[in-house]
Amino acid sequence: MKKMVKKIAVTGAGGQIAYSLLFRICVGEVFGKETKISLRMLDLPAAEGILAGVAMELEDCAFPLLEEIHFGSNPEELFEGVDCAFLVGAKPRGVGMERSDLLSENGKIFIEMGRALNLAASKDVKVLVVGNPCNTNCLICMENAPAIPRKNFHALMRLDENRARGLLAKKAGVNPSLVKGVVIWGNHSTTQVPDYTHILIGKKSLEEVIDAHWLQEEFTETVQKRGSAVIKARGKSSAASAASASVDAMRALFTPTPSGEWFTSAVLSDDNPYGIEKGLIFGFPCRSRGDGEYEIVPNLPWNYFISEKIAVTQKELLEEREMVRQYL
Ligand code: NAX
Repeated sequence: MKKMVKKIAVTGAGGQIAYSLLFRICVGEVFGKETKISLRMLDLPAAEGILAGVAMELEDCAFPLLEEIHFGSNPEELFEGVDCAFLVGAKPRGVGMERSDLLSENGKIFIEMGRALNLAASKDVKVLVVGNPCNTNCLICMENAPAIPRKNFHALMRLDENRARGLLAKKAGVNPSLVKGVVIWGNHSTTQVPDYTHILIGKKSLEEVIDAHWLQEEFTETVQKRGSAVIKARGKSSAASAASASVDAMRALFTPTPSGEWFTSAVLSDDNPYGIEKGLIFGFPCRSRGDGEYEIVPNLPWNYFISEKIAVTQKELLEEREMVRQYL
């Protein structure tokens, strides 16, 4: 039987997240062991030497699924016919840079990515924006790619979900696979809302296993600030965990979500069942039939603590949208 080939693009391919992500993709962790891969690696012209080195290492792994590797700095060329795009490339926040400066600098990158995807990619392409500030970058990208369905754009909030799951598993002394029902609402920033109110550990509710005071006070803040804690400890931002979450996030769209479960993705808020304003890329509980599409899971009630925090994260996303209005 002839194996299917998927064209997969990764931007920022010379950077630290990509250095984990590319190898996980090529071993077959996103589309499984029956799907061959045509890999497209994009970075800035100055990084082409690094890309050449990464390509050599990928060849040296002799991955059976990796059919071909293309790399370079021209997004239109590299996005030709792509089925799936991981948009990791972005500028890091420099010293003295305000959030608005970062939004403006990276916003320009995502205009270019959106336009190139619009012209060159498969009209069914699934896009995962990782580069920060990822929700608003994703919005810019989507608005600059009118030929691609708006539902095909996601921003990475799976890392926040995985961080929450890992933390709770450690606290409860159980395997992370037993922690179900985590959702992170809103923005991938310190205003994100890690919602512990629907979580089950095994068959028990979370509050039967973990003290409620710890959940409200420590859990929320630890998840919100985990990115900075990693930077402080490692001297560099999260990379392998971000790559792992990117694999999980894309694979979730192509795997049927088990009954009664969901995964977090930041997606377009139009028509959401929670009354969040339209036109935002917002973290929601989602489920998929495994065909690349998703729906937002409705009817998860919010208590007062959660709804207050959701108002704050929504406000931040509305402010970010105002700051980049000229790019939309
Ligand atoms: P690195 O600085 O290691 O790599 C970024 C790469 O992007 C560099 O090779 C750079 O040359 C390239 N690049 C810059 N502009 C580009 C453009 N216009 N086209 C193509 N490539 C371009 O950063 P890394 O640690 O890999 O992080 C990448 C992005 O992920 C950052 O914006 C970071 O903030 C973000 N993250 C997002 C996370 C999430 O959960 N959403 C978590 C991890 C990470 O913080």
